[in-house]
Amino acid sequence: KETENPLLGFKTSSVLSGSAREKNIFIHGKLADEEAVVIMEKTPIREDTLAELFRGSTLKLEMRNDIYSTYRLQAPLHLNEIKTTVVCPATEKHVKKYQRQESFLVEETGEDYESITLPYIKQQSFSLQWVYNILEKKAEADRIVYEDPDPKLGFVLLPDFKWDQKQVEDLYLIAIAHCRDIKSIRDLKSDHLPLLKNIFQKGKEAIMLRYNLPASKLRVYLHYQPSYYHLHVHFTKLGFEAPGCSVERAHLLSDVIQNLQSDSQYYKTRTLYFPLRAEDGLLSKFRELGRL
Ligand code: M7G
Repeated sequence: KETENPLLGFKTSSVLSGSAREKNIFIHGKLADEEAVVIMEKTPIREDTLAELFRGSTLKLEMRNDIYSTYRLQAPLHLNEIKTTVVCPATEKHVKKYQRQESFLVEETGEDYESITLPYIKQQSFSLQWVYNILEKKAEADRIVYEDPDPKLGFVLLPDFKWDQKQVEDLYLIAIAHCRDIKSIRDLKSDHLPLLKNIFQKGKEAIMLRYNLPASKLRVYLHYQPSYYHLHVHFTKLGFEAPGCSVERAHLLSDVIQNLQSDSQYYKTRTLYFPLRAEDGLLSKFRELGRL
């Protein structure tokens, strides 16, 4: 889908973060009069395009030394794309989300959740409009990989917007539950086991059918804390270091299921550990209460 270029009027205020190794950059700026965050990322070189890259490119020799030579390769335009995400209007919270910041590990008891975290997230979390748009087919409907429409057990499986779907090496899908009353794993009880098992089973089957990837190649997990407080499950390819798949944030769905099977109150009562970034308002709450 060709569209007009919304970045023509973009005015950069600052670079929030970026990585030479990951070949991405997160930029804060203004689009017209609105705050915006732009994320740009060079995409992986695909094996199925190699022949075209070799044949269709121009090469400039940089240096030659003995058996070694380096070149700058000018690839055909369509193989030289930059994946770009625009968030506009962006809130202060979006700007902070993409800013490079130091992290601190927080210890949250069941009581801390009720008295500190829950009041905070009720006041201060990202809008779920994009989630409801997906569930109601108002956005991304053509991207849905699988849907179980059941209001209690059902979910929508679709590509995460971090994945360009060009290669399965970095496969990343999310399953979004139809039911709207589960904010995070903290709300999960054994009553939710049929929902979780349904997402796990049907999600794996759909990925096998569409992408030919067996369950043994998948990392299926939930985040705590998530950014968006509506139950969703991440499906990423094993071996791909997806952002946010670290031990301090990811909870394997199979462990979550087992824990609820042995104790319905597991996620209500357990102490959970997670990283918060220096400028996260929730971190200040834990600090104020002397919990850090
Ligand atoms: P999370 O654990 O709540 O937050 O996961 P995180 O972003 O800190 O990991 C939400 C997931 O939904 C992330 O993997 C996002 O990349 C993805 N996501 C966020 N938005 C706003 C969209 C969207 O509009 N469309 C799609 N397809 N995925 C999104």
